Amino acid sequence: MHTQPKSFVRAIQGEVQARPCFWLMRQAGRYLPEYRATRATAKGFVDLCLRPDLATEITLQPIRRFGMDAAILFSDILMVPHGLGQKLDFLEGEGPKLDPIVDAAGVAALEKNLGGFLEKLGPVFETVDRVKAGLPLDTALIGFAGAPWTVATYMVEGGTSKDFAKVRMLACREPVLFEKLIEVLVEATTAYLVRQVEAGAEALQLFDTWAGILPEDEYRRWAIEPAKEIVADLRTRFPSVPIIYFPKGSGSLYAYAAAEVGADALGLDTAVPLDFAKGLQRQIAVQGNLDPIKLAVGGAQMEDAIRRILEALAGGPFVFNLGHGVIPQTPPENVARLAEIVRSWRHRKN
Ligand code: 1CP
Repeated sequence: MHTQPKSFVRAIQGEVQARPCFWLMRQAGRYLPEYRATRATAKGFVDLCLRPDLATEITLQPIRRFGMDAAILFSDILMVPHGLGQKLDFLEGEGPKLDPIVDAAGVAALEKNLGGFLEKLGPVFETVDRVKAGLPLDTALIGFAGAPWTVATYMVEGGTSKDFAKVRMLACREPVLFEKLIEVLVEATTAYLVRQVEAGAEALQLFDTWAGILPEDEYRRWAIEPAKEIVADLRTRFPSVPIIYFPKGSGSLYAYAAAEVGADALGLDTAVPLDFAKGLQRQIAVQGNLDPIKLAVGGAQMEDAIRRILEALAGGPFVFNLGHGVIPQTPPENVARLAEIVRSWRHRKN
């Protein structure tokens, strides 16, 4: 059967649409009471990500309520280190904790596990398959992974970091070792995304949440180069599956990311000015960039901010999203209002 690609897929590929498509990073999560109820039935967060029945249910929850144009697989970027055998726990209220990678032996142990890595993450691919069967007709499924640099920050720091001193010092003092870690992650991430597409993912997003903390030379080396390799490989295998790269905090280097990575779309954080974003659209589709705080606060401030974004960007290649994830304090009614505004928007041609 040959069907036309879904609206969201076409939007990411650069088709300008009468009604902009939208989804929200972290659209499934703690702000939804039904997420909290489902999460309470799992042993922990890693267990939740590896239970296809629960992960499928959670992926579909925001779609049922708000009818986004795309669902994003419910999982986490840290499932790749978990699959590579690095010990991972999510402690209540504290975020992720990993046994940090500090030396060549640590990297070698990860490399040794590349062979069995995909089997360990088998339940994730089953979730993709199940979600696909449960989606409305024109709703697309986004698969994702963390970009190597961002995942490496958690692996070396042993969790969330304030100053990234450990990972930055390792990269500066032992670039050969750090390069090896990045190479292992490029290989693992590519294989992981390939399997997501084979299981049914129709678009992919590469999350590079901490790209923006790097100085320019290292930004090119540790963020852009590895992302570019992954994109090139996926592009060759799956020319019709579009890829979104989200290098949060890139500032003016967003222009470099747009030119170099080879992605179909760029995810923009809240700090990106709308006129700069409009300039990027001459080159690439953009996704973003409502401030998650505005969404949590709601009311006229939120509505004005949404309309400003639509006014500036909906006339070009665009998908509406936040500049970062939905925060747990967000009232679900505000998301419903956002959905209503975006869905009823019709772009005026100037
Ligand atoms: O307690 C809970 O219920 C866990 C909260 C939670 C959730 C809902 C975490 C822990 N991860 C997730 C899901 C998640 N994470 C998704 C699912 C799909 C969706 O968007 O709805 C995705 C895409 C991610 C990606 C992710 N995880 C990123 C990249 C995007 C971003 O938000 O910057 C990062 C950095 C992580 C690491 C992570 N996972 C969870 C925590 C608390 C953290 C640390 C965040 C930090 O260091 O600030």
